[in-house]
Amino acid sequence: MPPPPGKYVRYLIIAAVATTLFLLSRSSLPLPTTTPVSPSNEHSAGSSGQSEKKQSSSEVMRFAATHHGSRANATFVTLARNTDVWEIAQAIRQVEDRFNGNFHYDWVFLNDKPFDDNFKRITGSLVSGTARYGEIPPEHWSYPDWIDQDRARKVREEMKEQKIIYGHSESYRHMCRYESGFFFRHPLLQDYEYYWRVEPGVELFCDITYDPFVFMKENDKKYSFVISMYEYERTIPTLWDGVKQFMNDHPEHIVEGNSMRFLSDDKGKTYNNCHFWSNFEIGSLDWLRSKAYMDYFEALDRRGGFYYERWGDAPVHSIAAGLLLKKEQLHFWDEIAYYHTPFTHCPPDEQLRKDLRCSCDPSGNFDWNSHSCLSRYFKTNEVPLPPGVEEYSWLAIFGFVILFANIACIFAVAINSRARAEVLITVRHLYLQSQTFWERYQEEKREWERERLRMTR
Ligand SMILES: Nc1nc2c(ncn2[C@@H]2O[C@H](COP(=O)(O)OP(=O)(O)OP(=O)(O)O)[C@@H](O)[C@H]2O)c(=O)[nH]1
Ligand SMILES: [Mg+2]
Repeated sequence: MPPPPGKYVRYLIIAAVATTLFLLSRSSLPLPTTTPVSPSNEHSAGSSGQSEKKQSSSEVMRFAATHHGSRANATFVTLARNTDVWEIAQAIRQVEDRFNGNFHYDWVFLNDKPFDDNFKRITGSLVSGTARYGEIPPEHWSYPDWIDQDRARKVREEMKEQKIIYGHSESYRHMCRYESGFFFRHPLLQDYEYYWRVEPGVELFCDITYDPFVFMKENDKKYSFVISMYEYERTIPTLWDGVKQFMNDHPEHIVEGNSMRFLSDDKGKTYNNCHFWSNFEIGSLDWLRSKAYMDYFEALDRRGGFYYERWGDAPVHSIAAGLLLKKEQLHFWDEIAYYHTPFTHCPPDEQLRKDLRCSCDPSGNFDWNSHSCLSRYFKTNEVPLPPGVEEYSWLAIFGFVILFANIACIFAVAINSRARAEVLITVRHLYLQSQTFWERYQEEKREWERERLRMTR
């Protein structure tokens, strides 16, 4: 007769439960119910967390109340193919209904091929400002002469085998390089000061009753975002080496009071892969055209990582915003509810959602998901996290403690031969019992089948 499940097996079971609790608690952090503080408002806020949140929830709205009628020199910008026409039509309609129908900013469309009449007719009829269509000069959408195209092709083949997203794609690499270093130099954008990037298929869920461009200008903001997350490391293995080289060669461009803490957990030795998701951006074209940014882009471009790896424009823009700008010049838009597959930003504050007639489900908000970098952004700006959001929830701490206690027990079992034997006997006993249960179940099932057949005859 085998022994009953021994105390050692209990440790193993508790360890498994603790691990599950820990993982569950990390993947579903509690949803905050208040609007987080905006970093730019932090210093004027009081010392209690609650009063800070109240002030911040209306920062952009207070701005809206006091800035009627002023306009910025700004445009929407979309890079698209002719085949993207219906997806961009959907996105334009949302931007127009939620914002631009009242403001009539222009819209610049860029393509590496000529736009066809169909694309121009459909998009042109939706934009309430002037729609402009530009072709990208071939030298901005092709290999620079220092790139070894054979090496680039081999990398694409390897990444295809490794199933790295877009790793096989040549056009995706041209696109990322173009968005990183060229779009703001297109002649159609020369006369504008600010841009708002819109991609095909994106959605907006709240009214935008204020003018984000004017907000950017009045507050000296240069780069803004809605969603932030971690980059897929295998697409950028040497990007940070390039950044470190640039910091070494051009210390004059690295500003005091930057957001290095958002990008690195060890004061710049390594990159933590956090970036602002660049399919939504409102930013300063003048900043992108500045010597600092151009030196940065050229330093990276020379290393060939857009083609020898698969550097995305999101980490490239984000690292620049993090190092070449003061942290106060960055902005997080809590009020802009936004979707790009597969993530949503939906403001947690119910009052704000009512005020802005939002249609998004706050339980789908990505901000406090463990893949989001927003909590790092808040910490960088010394902004308290909303209640209920901590790096490690109580459940996770509990899970950790039990986990470590159990690892110690498992270790004790492993080095004790008698305990090992007991665990093996008990596991075998459990296995045999489960087999008996299974056989009994099969027999019952067969009996039930036989009975059913008898009844139907
Ligand atoms: N003209 C042109 N535009 C492109 C090309 N590839 C991508 N784009 C545009 O570049 C932007 C980014 O491309 P996406 O395919 O959306 O890339 P992504 O956002 O990383 O990936 P998804 O998750 O698939 O949206 C979009 O505005 C596309 O329309 C291309 O070959 N030519
Ligand atoms: Mg996209």
